Amino acid sequence: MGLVVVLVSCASSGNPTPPSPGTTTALTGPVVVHTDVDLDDAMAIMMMLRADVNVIAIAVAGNGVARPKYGVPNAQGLVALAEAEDIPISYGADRSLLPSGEFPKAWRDLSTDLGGVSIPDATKPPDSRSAAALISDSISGSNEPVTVVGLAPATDLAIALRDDPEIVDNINAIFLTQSGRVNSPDAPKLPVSQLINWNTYIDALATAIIVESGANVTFVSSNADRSDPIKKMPIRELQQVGNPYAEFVANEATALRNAGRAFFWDPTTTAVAMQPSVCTDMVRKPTRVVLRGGNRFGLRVVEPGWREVDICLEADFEQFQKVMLDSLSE
Ligand SMILES: [Ca+2]
Repeated sequence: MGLVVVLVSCASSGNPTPPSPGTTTALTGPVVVHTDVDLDDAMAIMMMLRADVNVIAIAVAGNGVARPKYGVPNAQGLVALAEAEDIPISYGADRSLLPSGEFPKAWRDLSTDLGGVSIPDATKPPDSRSAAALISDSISGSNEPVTVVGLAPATDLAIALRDDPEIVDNINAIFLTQSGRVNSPDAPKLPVSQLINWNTYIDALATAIIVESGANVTFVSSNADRSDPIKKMPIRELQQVGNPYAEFVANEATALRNAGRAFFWDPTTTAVAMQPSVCTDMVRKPTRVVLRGGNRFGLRVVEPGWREVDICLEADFEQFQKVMLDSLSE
């Protein structure tokens, strides 16, 4: 159902021509990106910017993988590399609505310099608004419904929806990365549709607010972190494209692999948003987020009577690779 809604909304929002086979993206309307500027976020953002997705704002989480001091400058360097410096970028809240901990130190350290991959210096100052205000203003000020691609703990998006609930009427869809199992030894063993995911674990109340907002929400809980996925990242093909954008993404993928972090959750979420057919197993489930209760904290429970969300359980990696390569070959 969610996919149908997305496609109908795109078709009715001033761009009546459906994407032809081979077109990089079905994501034709305005997009707000919420990111914690980890290495895989950087890859995802570069895909969108080079595929000419209409990114109207980049809100940088302050409680995600990148520490606040580094996330915004790195995002500014990314847009400079992609020649998209006019996109406003702002600082997010550095505290979750329901604090529970933080990402592993090694991940945060690696993101400080994007794994040692060089990017240009910022060419513009950051936007002076908070990330939540930037999200809210970008959505309410848009002439077309906005799609939100959320690649981080969702605090800023939740603040925007909490403080300005009517913006939901101008949201086309919200895609949220919900891959990446929190490896707590006493966490219950559950199917991927209900796992305790890092982004929700860091701020479970934020995810709950978004689910309850009534927006058209898709969780991407894909298989991008299972079965040696880095082999599915087309590093060699990216190196052969021969432009600085594909080279950047190849270098980020290599840095992730060298750090032993063989996953690419956020590029998968982004590819699903850009081309829904990348998701080959989408289910729709009434979903509640557990906000208290020891080892079940942050768990997404399928429970009748709660808001329904779409959950992508499997991505097709051949299609993923095609979206990534097509994006970065332009
Ligand atoms: Ca991320």
